[in-house]
Amino acid sequence: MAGLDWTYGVSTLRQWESADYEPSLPVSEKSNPLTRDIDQASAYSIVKMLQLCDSQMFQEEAGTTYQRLLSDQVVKTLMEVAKRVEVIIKDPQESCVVMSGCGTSGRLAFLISSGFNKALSQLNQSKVYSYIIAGGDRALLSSQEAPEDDPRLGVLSLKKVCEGKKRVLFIGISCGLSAPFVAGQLDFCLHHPEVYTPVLVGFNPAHQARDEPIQDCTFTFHSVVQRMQELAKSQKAFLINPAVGPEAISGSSRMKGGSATKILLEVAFSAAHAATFSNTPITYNGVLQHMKAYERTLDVTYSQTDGITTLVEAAGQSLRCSRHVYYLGWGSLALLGLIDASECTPTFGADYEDVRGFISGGYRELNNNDGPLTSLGPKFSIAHEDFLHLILPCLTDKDTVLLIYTHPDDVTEVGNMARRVREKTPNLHAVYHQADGDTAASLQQDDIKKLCLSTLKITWPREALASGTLQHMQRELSTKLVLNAVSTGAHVLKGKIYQNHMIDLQVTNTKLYRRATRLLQKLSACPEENCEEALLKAIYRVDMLTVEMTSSDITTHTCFARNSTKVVPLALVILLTSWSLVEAESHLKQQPIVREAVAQWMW
Ligand code: F1P
Repeated sequence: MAGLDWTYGVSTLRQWESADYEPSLPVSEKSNPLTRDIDQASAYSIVKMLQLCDSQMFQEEAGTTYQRLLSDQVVKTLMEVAKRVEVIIKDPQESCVVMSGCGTSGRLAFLISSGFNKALSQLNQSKVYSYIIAGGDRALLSSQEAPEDDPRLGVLSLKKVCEGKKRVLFIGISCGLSAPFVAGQLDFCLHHPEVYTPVLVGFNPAHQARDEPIQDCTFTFHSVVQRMQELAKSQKAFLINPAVGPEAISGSSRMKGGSATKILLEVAFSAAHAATFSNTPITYNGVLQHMKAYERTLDVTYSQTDGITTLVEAAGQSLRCSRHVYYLGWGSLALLGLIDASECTPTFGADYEDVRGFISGGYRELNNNDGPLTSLGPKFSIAHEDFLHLILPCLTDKDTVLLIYTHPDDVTEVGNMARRVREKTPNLHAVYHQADGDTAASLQQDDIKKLCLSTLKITWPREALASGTLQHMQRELSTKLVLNAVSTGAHVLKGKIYQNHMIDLQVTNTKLYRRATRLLQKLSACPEENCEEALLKAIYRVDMLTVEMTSSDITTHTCFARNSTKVVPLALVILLTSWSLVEAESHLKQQPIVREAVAQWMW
């Protein structure tokens, strides 16, 4: 891959694989050596670091420690899963494929099921794909971290989706092999093998699956994985868990975890569709080549480093002066905008207004299970009309607006929108995809270009393998990479990250509570006990913890934490200074950039 020698040697790229690199942490929680200084980097360097991190997804397997995306076993398992999907597509009345996950994993389950159901409808076939997201449809657009801890809720939603079905391929997605919601569903499948075949998608080796007890359950994620490993030998269960390397921002599985989920499932489903509808047998080479087409997606996307850098700078500037970033998208590319925007709240402690997505056609285009969610509150207004009514009147040149579309499909509408936005602000940018050789002059496209401060054109080579559908899925991945870079880079520039850790994370479920405690230990060098005590003081906003507080379980703490802000920064200041809570709070008020507020004690 071009650019690999940028600043870093190959050894840094593979450093995370060494047995003594952060040995107590699973891959998905390790900090990436490539991004240790991302908090001090320029927009250009941030994009280059993200490129290197993403390139780790496709590194070849070295030794036996970690399976990788292109490993023999992964390709073979994908073939088997594809064969099961093929059987289901041929029997849509009695069977179905269900994908389920929490947060990003559930959002991708939605995106992928929508795309493949659409493909079936176009062939006049019945839909077979369903999605489940912890917290229900509202979690598609907002942060709902607590239901992730509830295995019973997982089982209930699975039973509901599968009512009346005789054969179910259940795909549980948990990037960190950690979500109790998914563990509960997999456990249920294991108890009902006559109907359910469980598949687990995640990005840690099996022995790193979370082994923490789950309330009122006899199993842990780890014990479920062990049972699945046993059944995998006779192909009664499947594990797809290659390592893709640590995330650029530690634990931010929306990035590589999400991208790899999309790649793996789309490869399996595409192979099944090709086998069913175009008599193309499911072969090892076919699956492998398809995966490699996604590797080229990374190259095509990151060949536009300068264009992405411009967007990161613009978005960073908007966030730095407390203004906003708006993604206005068309088709499924818009969905990636909605997803990226919704993730900024839990990942960066952002307000929902900081980065917002809008989709042409609103809920009609989204076509989610529960239909329009507008009544749930202002953050659920997602149509372009909503943008025009609610946002446009107050838009200033400090806000960044990003148009996301495909040429020539959407240009007429894009042109109209561009003109409306341009009347309010020149800070308008475009990201669009176009097929190579598609040079048909388009006056409208020229107009859009003139109206925009920058345009990022992503041109797709016409490959033999690249059918229309594959091209479309590659464009989606490419859009995901660009938007992840924009929102991550902008928040880094805003000072939300310390080294490569998000300090201001929300502590709204067990995984995040543990992550917060670990982070406090790392940054303060204090013992775990003191860190947890400081965390609780910050959650409950007290200087002295009561017995009731210290004896409550983590679920109680995380419920309470939903209404507290700046929990981890506050705990950190308390640990580093021994100040009272009020003093620490007032210090953070004076210096809202958390990295700067704590830096003086940490250098
Ligand atoms: C699920 C998830 C992430 C989200 C946050 C909390 O993780 O909701 O998508 O970004 O980190 O957890 P996983 O079960 O896929 O590991």
